[in-house]
Amino acid sequence: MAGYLAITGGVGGAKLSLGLAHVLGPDEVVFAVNTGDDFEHLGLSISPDIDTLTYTLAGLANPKEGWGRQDETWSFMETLTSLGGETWFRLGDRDLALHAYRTDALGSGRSLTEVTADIAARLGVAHRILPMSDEPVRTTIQTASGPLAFQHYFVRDRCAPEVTGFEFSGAATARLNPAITELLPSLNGIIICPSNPFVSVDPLLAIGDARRRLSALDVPVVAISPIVGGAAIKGPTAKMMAELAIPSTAAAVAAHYGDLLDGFVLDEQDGDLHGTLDVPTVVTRTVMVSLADRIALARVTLDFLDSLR
Ligand code: FO1
Repeated sequence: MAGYLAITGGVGGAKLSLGLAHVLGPDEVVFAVNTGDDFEHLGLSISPDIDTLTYTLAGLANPKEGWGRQDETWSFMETLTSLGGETWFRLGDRDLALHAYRTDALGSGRSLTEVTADIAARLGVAHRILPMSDEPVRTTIQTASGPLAFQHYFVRDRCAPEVTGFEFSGAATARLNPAITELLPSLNGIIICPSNPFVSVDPLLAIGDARRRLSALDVPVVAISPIVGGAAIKGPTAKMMAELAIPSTAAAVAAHYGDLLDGFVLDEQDGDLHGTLDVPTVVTRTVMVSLADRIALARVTLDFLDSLR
């Protein structure tokens, strides 16, 4: 029975998730993770946002990149390069073993939820990491020069193409993970982590009636702005907003989530927005450099949620 559900994707979401995991026990917070970034690559089933969160909560994440593992070796990539294989998506040797294990498990009919829980347990993660769906939902980036699979846009093409829109193929028929749905009635609040709203949060909200289900709950939903002072801390959020003719401001992120939100956490740099948005706000330091920053932001967010109940 969980008190809180955190919706997360990418590196920014994993940072706050680590703070939440330090403040709340495994029976108090559960993580719903974006799978829109998932793809098949070199015959492997790769789930980057699940792995970024798992490694982060396990204390195994590469601290510089936020994704992949620390203490990696690169024999696989070096050999793949010598064979002329695709090396734009970098897979360390330890990370590769996880992808091979997951691919084999999925191939034998186990669900992504089950395999994710198995891997998390083996890596010593006590908290529940739930894929947003066990059915495939894949983010396609629509660009001025045609559609791109997410990882082709994000990694291979380094977020350079001009974004004109997004498509979450499979979202209409996919089911929100039943393990998430069954938690909803027992929740005290929902946290939308400071992830990219378009490609790390919207895929979950696009699944079937997920947005309606979350809105219908009489528990507060609070998002932390991924935009600080008109820029994203990491990743293409601000660039996407500019290309979509949306102001790259924290206010525009709050407007993007619309009536789903009961509260919005602003960084101190955007303190001037406090009290000017349609949604209640709190102002704090949202830029997370240290573990203490992650924990402090988690506490502010939880206090804010409790004040909205
Ligand atoms: N992101 C990159 O920018 N370059 C990479 O080579 C790369 C490899 C990679 C391998 C495993 C993994 O779990 C994540 C990886 N990522 C890489 C991040 C990935 O693209 C995620 O989708 C982003 O973090 C956005 O969520």
